[in-house]
Amino acid sequence: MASIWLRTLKSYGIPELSIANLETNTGQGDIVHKVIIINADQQIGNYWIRANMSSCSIPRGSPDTINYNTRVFDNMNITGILRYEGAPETIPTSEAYPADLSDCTDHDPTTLNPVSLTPSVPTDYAKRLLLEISVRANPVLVALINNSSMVMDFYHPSNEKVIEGAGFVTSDNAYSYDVPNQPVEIILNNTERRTHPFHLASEEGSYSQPLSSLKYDFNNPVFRDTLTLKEQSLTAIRYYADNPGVWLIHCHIEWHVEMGMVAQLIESPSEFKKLTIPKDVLELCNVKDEENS
Ligand SMILES: [Cu+2]
Repeated sequence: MASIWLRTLKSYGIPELSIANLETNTGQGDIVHKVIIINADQQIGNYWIRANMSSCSIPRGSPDTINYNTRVFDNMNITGILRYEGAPETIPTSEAYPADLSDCTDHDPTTLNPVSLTPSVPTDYAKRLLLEISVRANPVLVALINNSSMVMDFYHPSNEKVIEGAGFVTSDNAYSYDVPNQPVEIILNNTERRTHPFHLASEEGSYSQPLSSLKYDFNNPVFRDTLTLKEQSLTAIRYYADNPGVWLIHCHIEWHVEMGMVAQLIESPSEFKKLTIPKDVLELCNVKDEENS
């Protein structure tokens, strides 16, 4: 079994790791964009490269789901051949490295601690938001953040609302904070019995490990752009509000987005209001109006 080295993006300052398997959850670009180096130190020959999908995310036990009786489980062992130079063109016989694929999780986040962070981890916050994640089954299945399912308003985009000073409605799931360049903390309370890979657009977050009692790690916290929220757990995220605008925080499973598991963060609106909407963006609004007329 050749060892695999995971070299992370240098700007994150995370050292190389030696791994045998790499687990990624949906949308975890920070992992899949990393460079994987394979130490070709084995005998010249042919070796399987394997990719498996965890069965945890595919409910098929109920006729109510589109995956009912799916055959996808029958062929989840996706393979390629790593052929050393000089090896014969034969099918490999290498065995799979044991891997536990029973739960929806990702690579142990505690191994992704950066060596150093610039700026350093905020030890306090100027604004804290609490976001409680849940689902409601009746009358239809929807996902909720603080009891509200996000519904996108395509005809009055949030950027426009902020610049015009227009208000938001409950289903916008909009949370505003006006503390430019100061630290913000978000507590994600996943009340669900499922995991959700949560992503914060625009900001490079300093994520602590999910801890039931919210014990903070200020020395060297996990640094991710998409973090798996464990089932029924609390997770604290801290970052500096240095990017005025409207940004989404959401589950990275696309149909959970469709179910409404999204909030909008209105960052530093006092700064953002000073911006002018570019002409080509405004022209898109005219196209919309012509279509409606
Ligand atoms: Cu989700």
